[in-house]
Amino acid sequence: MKPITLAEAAAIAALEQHHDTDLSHDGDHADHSHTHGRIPELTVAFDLAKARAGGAGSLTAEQIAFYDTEGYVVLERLLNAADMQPFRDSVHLRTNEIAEDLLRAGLISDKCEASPFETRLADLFAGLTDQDFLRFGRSWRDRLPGYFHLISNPKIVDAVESLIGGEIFANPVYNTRPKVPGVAAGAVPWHQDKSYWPGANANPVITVWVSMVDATLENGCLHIWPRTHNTRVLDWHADTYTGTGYTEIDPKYLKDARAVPVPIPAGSAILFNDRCIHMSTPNLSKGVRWSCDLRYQPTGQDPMSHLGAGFLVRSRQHPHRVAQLDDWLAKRTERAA
Ligand SMILES: O=C(O)CCC(=O)C(=O)O
Repeated sequence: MKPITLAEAAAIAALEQHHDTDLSHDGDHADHSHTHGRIPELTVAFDLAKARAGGAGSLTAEQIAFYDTEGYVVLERLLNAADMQPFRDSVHLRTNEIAEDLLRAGLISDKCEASPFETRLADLFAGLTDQDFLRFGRSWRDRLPGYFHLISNPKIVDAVESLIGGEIFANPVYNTRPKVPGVAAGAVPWHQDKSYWPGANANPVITVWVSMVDATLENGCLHIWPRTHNTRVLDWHADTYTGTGYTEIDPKYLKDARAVPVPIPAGSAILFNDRCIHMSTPNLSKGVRWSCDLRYQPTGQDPMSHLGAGFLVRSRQHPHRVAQLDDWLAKRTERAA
């Protein structure tokens, strides 16, 4: 595989526009309803150098250079316990619903309410099957306030601003991943996120992968293939091993795959773009590998409304238009006038 330059990648992506698809990245809870707002649906040319020119954002020059060269950057312990609490509260609500459901179905007799966040979901499914688990989705995209607060967290948005400038749209695709032990669908095959939206944005969508517990080799941390972030979108197929339709890069490209495991402590983030090749391994621990992957793009790109309602998360030019929680809950992409 021959890496190409950013300019070439943008040109290829523009040519790929005709190649439409309605795959929804994990999308167990993808929402296909219409959205309201003033964000233009058209993809417009994005000038990366100009967007970065002001030097705003929280990343150091070294971190930006590492991202530009290697295709990813790790921000260790970016979030503290208070930053992660809204996410944990939302997950707690969902886990309670699941426990109730399993109890009603006669699959469990104990809702494991005494179990901690780190193990409760694993404890609930300990004696059950993959299918029992997958009934609730391999990843979740509920519209719960904790997810809005996480996506809007200034520590995350500041880091993204260093990479794409201060006009930022939160892409509708975000996934809470409850990777429980023993469920095959927890491991994600080699892929590029862009294979889920090959006909969309010409410019990279930035993924911010946040670990809510320590992500380790044992519990299935992310593995990145460095320097693949300027690669064109490679042929892929829907994976058949897990039966969950993950996209998987054609094995012909994987002979030279260089997997760099990226274990990180809780609260850390890995930033990479939607062409960077990555995967994750199975969870062999006894706890849940909780993570949430968020996505951001410059405004003026395809908002991918068919995948749900994203929102304006930062605008240096029009700060009053930035969506608040009530806008997001109502699926408005910008602050109501
Ligand atoms: O969380 C994982 O295990 C995989 C995440 C991933 O593939 C993604 O965020 O695109």
